[in-house]
Amino acid sequence: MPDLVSDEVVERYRREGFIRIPGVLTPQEVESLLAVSLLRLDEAEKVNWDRADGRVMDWVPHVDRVSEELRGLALHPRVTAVAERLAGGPLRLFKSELLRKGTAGSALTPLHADAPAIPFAGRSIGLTAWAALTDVPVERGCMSYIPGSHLVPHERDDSGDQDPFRCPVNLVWEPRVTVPVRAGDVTFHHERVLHLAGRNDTDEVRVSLATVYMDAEAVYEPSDLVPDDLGGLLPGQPLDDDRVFPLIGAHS
Ligand code: AKG
Repeated sequence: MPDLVSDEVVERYRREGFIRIPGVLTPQEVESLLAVSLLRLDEAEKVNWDRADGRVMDWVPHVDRVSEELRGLALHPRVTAVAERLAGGPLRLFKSELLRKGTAGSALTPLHADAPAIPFAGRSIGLTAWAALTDVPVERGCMSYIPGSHLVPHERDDSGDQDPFRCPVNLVWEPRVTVPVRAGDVTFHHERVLHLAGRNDTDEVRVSLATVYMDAEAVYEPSDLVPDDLGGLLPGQPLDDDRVFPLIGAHS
């Protein structure tokens, strides 16, 4: 397998908290995974994320548990090898979601970091692989990131406002980097990096698979921001059931 990640890429990821790796999936892989995904998105039960200005996205939760093909993408050797190299330590699959941002009229994905909404605690090396199954130019709602925001505190003002989608006051004026992607590219972002995505203003849906990998030693830590759909785990319980949270990459 060709090495998709040089030392320089790893260093950039660690400094900025995100990276785009072009052409991780072949055109044939993209074609068949997109066909499977569109069928799933039509047929499966989905979660809708609606805000005042429209629908941000809908998605099939835990799609790796119901689709062999998409589990194959979540555990794809090229994707997991990159994830583990960027993280710098052993990882497990935490969850994989099949995302769709609808056509014109969708809302933007508000700025946030993932860590407060993912119910695990461990070394802060968790990351998301966001595999584009359609081209995502700026006008189809690609992601933007605040480089380096994973390395600094996220300061709240003292108004008591706990809105997780409000930009931390110390980062409001930091530059944001917008990253359009081609189908088959995969972006990786650190669990603490702040990111958002634009609206889809085109007449084609945006389809992607977002897979979260966690420190292999992570333990369950409930989050106030998301309902518990893991089924009765106790706080502090290791997430080490290999059938549900398999080790990935070199450690699988
Ligand atoms: C994530 O994967 O962490 C996201 O926030 C995805 C946002 C999007 O796909 O618009």
